[in-house]
Amino acid sequence: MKIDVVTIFPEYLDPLRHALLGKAIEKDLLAVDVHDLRHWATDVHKSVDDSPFGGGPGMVMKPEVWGPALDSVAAGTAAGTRLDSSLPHLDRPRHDELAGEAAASVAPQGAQQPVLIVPTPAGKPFTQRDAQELSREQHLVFACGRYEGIDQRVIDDAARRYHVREVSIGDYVLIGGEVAVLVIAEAVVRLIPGVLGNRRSHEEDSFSDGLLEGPSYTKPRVWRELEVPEVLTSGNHGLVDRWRREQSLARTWARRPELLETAPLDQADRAFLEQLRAAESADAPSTPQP
Ligand code: 6GU
Repeated sequence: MKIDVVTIFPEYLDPLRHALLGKAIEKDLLAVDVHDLRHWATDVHKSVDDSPFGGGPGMVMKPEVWGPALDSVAAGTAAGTRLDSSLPHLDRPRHDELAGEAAASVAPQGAQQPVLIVPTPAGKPFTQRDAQELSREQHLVFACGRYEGIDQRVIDDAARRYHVREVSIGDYVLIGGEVAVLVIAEAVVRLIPGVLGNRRSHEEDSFSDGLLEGPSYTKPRVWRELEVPEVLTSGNHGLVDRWRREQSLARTWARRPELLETAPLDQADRAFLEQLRAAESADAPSTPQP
């Protein structure tokens, strides 16, 4: 996969070089170029924003700067900074020596239209399903807006060359899109085959089955007088699976009850949830006691 990020704060994207994403870069499954938007600014002050038509507070990012930036990134002609992995280099052939599949996996600007992701609190909520869809793309371009956003015509015009997605990472406001790019890129890249060692570890993620993941434990069996739930040390895999399922259901019911309306549930799941509800109404009667 190829990722391009256009931003006025290129150094903000440096964390992409580390840990999991660094490993993906190291394995040539991912290449990341970061572009400074000011490179496309035309006046002496390198200004990228202006006051909004119609009045109001804040500034809007200018179309004459963003337009050419997104044109050259789509065309693959934008000179950016290629992020190198922060990890110790593996003993392996360099990307340009690789033949076939691995090289193709980072081949920029293939036949597919690139996807333009515009992080904004006014976007559609970003979900695990979006992460899964995006993990199958060849080329993602992120446009980081600051201030009050980007002139809407930039987005409308970009839709002629890109699949455009305006996305939000939650119901709160960030100063700009950079942190959202880190979040989205990490959620997407970890799903690319070969990036995570263990396939099961993302099949069992919270949300993959529509439920939250339950608690996990490791050694020692007793720590600060707290014991690991006995079932986990029983060696009975059937019981362990059922217990984990119930932990998942109980946590989802307590923290994200709306997920239970769409999660696939079987008869045993429904019976367990019924028990939880019954226990709750026994504990906290809905009619106040005298
Ligand atoms: Cl994606 N961008 C910004 N700037 N703020 C946000 C957001 C994104 N998601 C929530 N708040």
